[in-house]
Amino acid sequence: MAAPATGNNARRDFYERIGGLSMAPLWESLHQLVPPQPAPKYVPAHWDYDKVRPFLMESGALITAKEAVRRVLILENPAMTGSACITPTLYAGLQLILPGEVAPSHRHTQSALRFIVEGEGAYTAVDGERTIMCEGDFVITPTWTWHDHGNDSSKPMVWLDGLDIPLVAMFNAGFAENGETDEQAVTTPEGTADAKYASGLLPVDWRPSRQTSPIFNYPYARTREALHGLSRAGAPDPCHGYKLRYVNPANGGAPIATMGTFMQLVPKGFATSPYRCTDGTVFSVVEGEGESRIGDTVIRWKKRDHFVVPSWARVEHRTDSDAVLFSFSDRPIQEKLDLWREDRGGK
Ligand code: GTQ
Repeated sequence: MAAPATGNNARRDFYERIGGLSMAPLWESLHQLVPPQPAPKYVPAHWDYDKVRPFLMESGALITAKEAVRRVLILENPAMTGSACITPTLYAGLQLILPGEVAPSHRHTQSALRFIVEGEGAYTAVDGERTIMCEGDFVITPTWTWHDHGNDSSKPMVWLDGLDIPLVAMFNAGFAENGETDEQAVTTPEGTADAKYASGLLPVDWRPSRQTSPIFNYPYARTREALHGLSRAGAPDPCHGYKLRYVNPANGGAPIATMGTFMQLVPKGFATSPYRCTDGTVFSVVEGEGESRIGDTVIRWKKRDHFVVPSWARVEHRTDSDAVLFSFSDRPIQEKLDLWREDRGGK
């Protein structure tokens, strides 16, 4: 048998000829396609609220919430310009609603979470029930639920929007429609979902019909109490401090099928041990200040700042005061697919 033609020219010529048939040689890209460990093409990034807020308020003078439908400044990963992605699977943005405004009713297959950053008294309505939102509250508008937002308070309200937009785009499974009226009809008294599902009890004959949580507001007052109770009960986890995950009481899973949400208390002066995991994670600082080393990048953060940690980047947090961090990621999907991994640095 003749020896293979190994010259670069021969190979390039071959690649060109098979390219004409929409084929390509695997051996030129195998290592990138099946990397020995995650090699994310996106980067750590930080949004300082002192720098962001003036632009948010300026956007309030440029366009109304009604005209914009959603008046949001997208937090885009600097390595993914033009993609509207903060990680390859997640979207994040800061939404502003001014007093008296309404963000009109619509629904879409993308699921959304709201994490309240500034203000209180605005509402989100989900499938006929309203909830009034306060700083630190975590509110969900699951896939295909009608939602509108309004601000009947006297102050601007800002929240973090987290959506699975890139993931749904990857599946080409996006559908959306607008409501007939800006504000959907309120059909259920405020507090009903809480009464039925949020007290460690469930209506006796109720069976869940979907994966998403029947609770749609997880108020900060309760979350904070849980974290502080936990901190009195024992030593912090070396990698996380005191960390809890939000839960759907009907099945023990994440409140939103596609996005995991977490809250952690890192006590004053605590330095977490190096940690990495495969879910790229978006953080919103609820209380306190400190710094995080993410790979070789150091980010100094304080209340209302946002930052993103890429997949498999090593993270160490260090705090100057008691700090509370909200975060979200695609961890529930990775777990469902048996993909999720963590590395606790041997600790
Ligand atoms: O509130 O429905 O930031 O549909 C992006 C897309 C918010 C929303 C965003 C959306 C929404």
